[in-house]
Amino acid sequence: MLLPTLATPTGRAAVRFGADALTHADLAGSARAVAAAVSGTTRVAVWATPSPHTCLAVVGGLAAGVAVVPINPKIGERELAHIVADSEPELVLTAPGVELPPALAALRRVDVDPAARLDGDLPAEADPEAPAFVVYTSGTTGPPKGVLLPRRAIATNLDALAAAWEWTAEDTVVHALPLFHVHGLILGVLGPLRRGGAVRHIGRFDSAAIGRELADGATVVFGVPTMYHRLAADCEADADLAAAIGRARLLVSGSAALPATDHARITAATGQRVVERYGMTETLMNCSVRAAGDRRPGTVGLPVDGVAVRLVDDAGAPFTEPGVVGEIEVRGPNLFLGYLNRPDATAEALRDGWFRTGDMAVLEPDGYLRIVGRRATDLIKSGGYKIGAGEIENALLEHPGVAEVAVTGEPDEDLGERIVAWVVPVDARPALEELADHVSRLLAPHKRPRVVHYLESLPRNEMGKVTKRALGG
Ligand code: MLC
Ligand code: AMP
Repeated sequence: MLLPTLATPTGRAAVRFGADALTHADLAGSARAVAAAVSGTTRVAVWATPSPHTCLAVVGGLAAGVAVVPINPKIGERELAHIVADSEPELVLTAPGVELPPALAALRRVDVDPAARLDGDLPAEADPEAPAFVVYTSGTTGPPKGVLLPRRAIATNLDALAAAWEWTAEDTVVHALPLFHVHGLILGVLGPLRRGGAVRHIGRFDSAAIGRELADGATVVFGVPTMYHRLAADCEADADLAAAIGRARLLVSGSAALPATDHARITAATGQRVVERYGMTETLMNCSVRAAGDRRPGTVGLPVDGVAVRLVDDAGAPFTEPGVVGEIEVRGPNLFLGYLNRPDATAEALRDGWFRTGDMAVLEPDGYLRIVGRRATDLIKSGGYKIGAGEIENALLEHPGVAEVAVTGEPDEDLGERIVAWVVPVDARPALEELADHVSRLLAPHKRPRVVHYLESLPRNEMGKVTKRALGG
């Protein structure tokens, strides 16, 4: 069963958002009500604000055995239109009172009422191979692809993480991650619920709020490197905060590389050594440093239970020699079912049952994996979000002031990478703010360019292809 807590709920805390708290028993009663409301459908959208309503919508959907499509509540119109057309949700679950954008407002709407509870039998547990989620993730070109995640991948991966992190019902996870991606939703909400433990979501990232929750019983922190970068600075400036962070059982970082300097700053200020894990939407978590293991900065540890990880050379041949760079391939019960409506992309991503991650790494002599880069220069990781250069270029080309454009990522201390737009203007130079608003409105605010450079022409090779390396990208 994916969420055993629904069948045998306790009166213990399950989820908390500010003053709004639900026990496992509350959750089980509400999930039955949501499950009844969505019964008979196969795919539903969830307007994934950081709220108890989102948790209830997701848990109710999973209880009913339907696939959930979590939607970024800041999503722009172009990206939303694509997701709705591609995933064809039969209805949308939301908190009451929310004004939905037109593409979702056109669907049947179910308002989640946390006070509405049902007793009685749960719906029959869905097949482990049934899709639990369609999570949208960017590629190098074109619009984002819908990743079909089966229930089996979630259950096995959360159990593997529990083993790696000694994660139990006694743990309370605190975080501020968005609830429309794997990190915040699957690890950060379903993880605690599957364990019978608790999650406290603090809304938006704030070091002091993390410190307060740790002082008040939370035990584990989840975050992306940008959050740990900010936490490091705040701990250096505030000894009480550093002491509170120092009391955590575990600080876990993922979704992008945590620079060695930030590891060192956090350890110096708090005495904590951050545990890094490595995952992907398509594979969930592949590797992690163990809670009881050697927390070596710059590494993502060993494969988690049940997951096979290998490096291959440019010809696709696996090798085990330490110190040699290869592409990471992954196999196991953690893998997705495929991309929705994209058999071509699914076939391209798999080689003899192994998922080709596009991430480059070396093995250390004891098998620890050290990630050193990414195969595609057209993928940007900013704030832990994966963003395709192509989708931003397409959006910017729709701006009347842009004749030609290339998008790159450049190093950024806070965000890891920041999005840079290299623009050949039609005439007058469109201002950064205007281009940022344009991309935010069409795609999402986190995809907006942070820097713009104006050029008379883009550097191209003999084939006419833009040579991004000549731009520094
Ligand atoms: C600014 N804003 C704008 C805007 N300019 N909105 C519209 N138009 C504009 N032109 C708004 C933003 O929406 C935001 O609002 C606020 O201004 C600040 O914007 P920001 O500077 O972009 O946000 P910031 O606070 O700096 O975000 C940093 C962050 C965020 C770390 C909090 O990047 C984040 O939450 N990252 C998590 C990504 C994640 O979960 N990745 C996991 C993927 S799964 P507001 O209201 O929001 O503040 C995966 C697999 C794995 O990778 O291994 O885990
Ligand atoms: P996403 O497609 O949003 O799920 O992002 C997955 C990508 O995030 C991976 O392919 C990696 O490039 C990156 N990633 C996740 N965790 C780590 C980590 N600990 N270190 C380096 N990169 C990471």
